[in-house]
Amino acid sequence: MAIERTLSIIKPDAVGGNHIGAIYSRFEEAGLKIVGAKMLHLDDEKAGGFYAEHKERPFYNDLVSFMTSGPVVVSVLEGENAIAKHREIMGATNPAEAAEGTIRKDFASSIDENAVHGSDSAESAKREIAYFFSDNEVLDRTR
Ligand code: RTP
Ligand code: MG
Repeated sequence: MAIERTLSIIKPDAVGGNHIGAIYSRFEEAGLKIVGAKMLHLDDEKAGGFYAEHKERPFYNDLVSFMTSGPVVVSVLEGENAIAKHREIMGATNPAEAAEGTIRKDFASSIDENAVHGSDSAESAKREIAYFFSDNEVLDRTR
């Protein structure tokens, strides 16, 4: 299995609920290493650009206003099969449909305020990591 990197965002609802450490623990317990991390308060341009693929969707404006409503924690996670593993521990987009023991089941309140983001493919991961991190902000933790 290949070592992959993926982008995680702990969204404003989960940061506001003081769940950063609990969510980081889920990543580490799943064998994912945090190799880049920063806390940011996104503006409309940065959040809107990140979710540009959803620009024509009815929920886009609400999504951007939620993502700019408070600080987020943006991280790069590394590990075997990291992209799919991260999506699995996050759970379904709608927390009402998320499996027991997933991050969204335990920390999200609705489909609009659903605690975390994770890249959905290798292409998305590459683009999303570069959207928030320069090369020297993603660190080598292999030693
Ligand atoms: P994310 O991108 O945030 O990791 O979530 P996802 O892949 O599970 O879901 P995606 O389809 O990419 O949608 C991005 C975010 O938009 C909000 N959403 N609302 N009201 C709705 O029908 C609806 N659908 C999506 C969610 O907050 C979702 O995380
Ligand atoms: Mg998505």
